[in-house]
Amino acid sequence: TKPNGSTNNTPDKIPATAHPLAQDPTDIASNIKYHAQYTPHFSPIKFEPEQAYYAAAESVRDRLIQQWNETYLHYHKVDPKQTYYLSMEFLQGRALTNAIGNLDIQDAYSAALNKLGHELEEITEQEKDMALGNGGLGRLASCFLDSMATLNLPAWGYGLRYRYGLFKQSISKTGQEEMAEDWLEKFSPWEVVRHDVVFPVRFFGRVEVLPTGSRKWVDGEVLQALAYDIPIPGYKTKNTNSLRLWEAKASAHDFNLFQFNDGQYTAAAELHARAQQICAVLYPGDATEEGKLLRLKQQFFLCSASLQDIIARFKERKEGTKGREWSEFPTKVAVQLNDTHPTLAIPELMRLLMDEEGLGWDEAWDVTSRTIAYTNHTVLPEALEKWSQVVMSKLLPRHMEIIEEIDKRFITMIKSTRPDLESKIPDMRILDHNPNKPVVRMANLCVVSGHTVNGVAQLHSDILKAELFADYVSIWPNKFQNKTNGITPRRWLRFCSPELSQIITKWLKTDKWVTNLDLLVGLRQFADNPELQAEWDSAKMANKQRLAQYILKVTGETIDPNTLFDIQVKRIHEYKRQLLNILGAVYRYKKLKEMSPEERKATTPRTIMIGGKAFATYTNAKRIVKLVNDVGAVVNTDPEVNEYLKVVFVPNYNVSVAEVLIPGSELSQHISTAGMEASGTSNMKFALNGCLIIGTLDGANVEIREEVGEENFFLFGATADQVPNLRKDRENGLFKADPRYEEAKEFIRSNAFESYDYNPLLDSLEGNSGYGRGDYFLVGHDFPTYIDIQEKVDEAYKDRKRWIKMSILSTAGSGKFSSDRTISQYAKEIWKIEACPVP
Ligand code: B1H
Repeated sequence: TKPNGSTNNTPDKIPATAHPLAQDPTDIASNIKYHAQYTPHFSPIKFEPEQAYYAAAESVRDRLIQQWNETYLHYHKVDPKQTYYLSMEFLQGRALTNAIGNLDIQDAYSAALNKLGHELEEITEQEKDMALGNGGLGRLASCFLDSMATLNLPAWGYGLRYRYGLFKQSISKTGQEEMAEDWLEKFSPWEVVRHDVVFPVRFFGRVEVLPTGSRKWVDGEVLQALAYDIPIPGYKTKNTNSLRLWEAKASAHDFNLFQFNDGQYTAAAELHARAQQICAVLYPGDATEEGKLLRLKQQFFLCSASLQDIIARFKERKEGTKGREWSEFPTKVAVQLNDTHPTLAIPELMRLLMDEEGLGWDEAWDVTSRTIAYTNHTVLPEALEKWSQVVMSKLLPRHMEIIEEIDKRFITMIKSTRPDLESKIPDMRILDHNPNKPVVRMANLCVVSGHTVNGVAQLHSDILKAELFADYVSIWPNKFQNKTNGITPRRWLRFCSPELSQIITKWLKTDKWVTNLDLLVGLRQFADNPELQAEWDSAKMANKQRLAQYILKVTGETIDPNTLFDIQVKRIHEYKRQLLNILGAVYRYKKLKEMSPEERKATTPRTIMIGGKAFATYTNAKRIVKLVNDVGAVVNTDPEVNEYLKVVFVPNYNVSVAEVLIPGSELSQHISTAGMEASGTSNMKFALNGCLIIGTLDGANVEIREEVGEENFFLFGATADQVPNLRKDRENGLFKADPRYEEAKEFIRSNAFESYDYNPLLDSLEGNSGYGRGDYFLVGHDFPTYIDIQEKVDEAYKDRKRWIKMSILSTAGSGKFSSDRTISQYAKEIWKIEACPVP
């Protein structure tokens, strides 16, 4: 406590006064102090970093709310066509640095916090990541939101407010351990609960046929969806959009007071408990039937609440513009489905239009199909959603009827207009009547019902057209598009690497690249300039040092910033081939062991960092995590070798960890089996940060290589069109293993790293091909070219000038991968929406 009895140990000369729109540091400091004192969340004594974070965040929120309300009113008045991005995942990460940066008030906030005895950098570290997503698909949704706001587009996100987001990963002797990540442990200063925005969402029940012949879904159980809004500020613009997240609630009359007073506490609150389950976790394990049902409930909850809200807004804005017809709905509303997870938006919109609004089938179908578009993010068979017809009929009886009708009409259409496709109907139709397990094929439902289908990189979109959706292309040749993914240059360069950003701005003589990333090509002309090279080198070095400190803090491992920093961070999956990386590391280790001390000195020292989470029930992925850790434990403590090689597993990879790793990277690995990674987006973040890529011709790697130049990309491995034949060769016993590959595997099998039994993992690389065995992912085929190209990497790194030039050219060639470009294309070519800037 202060001697004068002040209730808050901030400097007394700063008054605690509300200044929601303060510009200068003194007023901002007053506003922060105001929040600490008058909207308190802690006891009135401490003002440590944690308290300072919450107070600072609330002061930033004040300012956001002002322009957020203005944006809402402006859209309401102008009534532009608006996009709604429906996604089961949003991987927002932290909000404070981003908000301050987008509002362009970093310096004032930094000074204000200094006045209060704090450092902005330390305060921002207090924030928990909002990790309501798994990986690339969720982070893409968040980058899109940033670009939508920055481009002044009327576009909102809709998602679920999971109580626990993606699990927290820790590493123990047995490998990965998962813990619930409590992002709402205290509270989130970024969400605003809208007590007036509540919609009923029904489950189960039955379909009643009314005397008029129309149908109505009745009975079952009804939960309430309550809206929580997160402000999405654009960069240096007033437009502030919303991310609306639904929470499931039961209402008071579902609480059985009689039972409760009778001591039956659990029974009394049964529906409340079921409501809580819906938003409890991001991805409930779906190994059990209960898990599957819960996931389906989540999906429907998102779709139903969002569409009711969208329809309510359409009607609200319609007031005054008398006579607007339902047929105008698609001229005011665009709905984008982020993969098939929100597919139920299709039958739900049909139901709401027909059963609630009284439209006929044809009219409802016309509105629905002109409103909805679908993005596909994967061709992996196990990720293509198929829901049991039995489960669906029970949980959503009316929707099942509607889906059956869509299916029936689709088949009739084929038979009458395209008799040549009749034999393809079993594959193309929505319902799969496999007698063992009849299912609904969600991707087919999206393709048949949506007006546009897009892939997320050129190669991926080509594969969709040539393979997965080939039969549909002949019916609707114009339905299929490509929208190559992108990333926001604000979070992924401007804010996470201020040093490099400053250099770029200095040499381009403008900071306009932050919203016009194509301007980065202007760096090409200076790529050989020794002055730029020196500055570039020192900025990268500063980022590497920051990364090394971080690694020391979280792993206890000391890494040397003078070694080549080689990083692979992404979800652990066999198709992403972390196993290829670690086999390469093992081979490198073995060769180093065989060398004389002089020979070792001539090598390029490397620090290999691998990070990522394995899905809790994915056994081989968890074995890979353990293997990386076990290899690191041996290599890093081997005094003969550890000057030249370290292998570090980076625990708990998430958005804010990425913000430290990516700026400090020099080489990053994007080495999936060709044809399997739809796009990848971290590859774009790394390239943008001047990091060179070692990779296969897969996903967006293809386009990155085109843009940065093939001499600045370390390419290896089979191409997508070779993969099927290579798998066949394998089956026919035609695969000849490279001796170096056998050597690396044998070394692991010989218990060189741990007595843990790695044979089951390594066995997946042996035998005949088949999914999950017989080296389906072609590690063996690609290993030799991988090792060869790694030698080229080592050579290139020895030539500092050449390396830095390549690094500059990598950044210079990354302009295409701004999510501003991606979103502009969606807006123009799919959504047909226009900017609606707030004056
Ligand atoms: C991507 C997913 C995904 N594709 C199922 N598919 C999920 C599938 O919870 N589930 O059941 C969750 C996510 N995620 C990724 O999308 C691709 O693998 C990346 O290549 C791509 O860059 C990213 C964004 O388009």
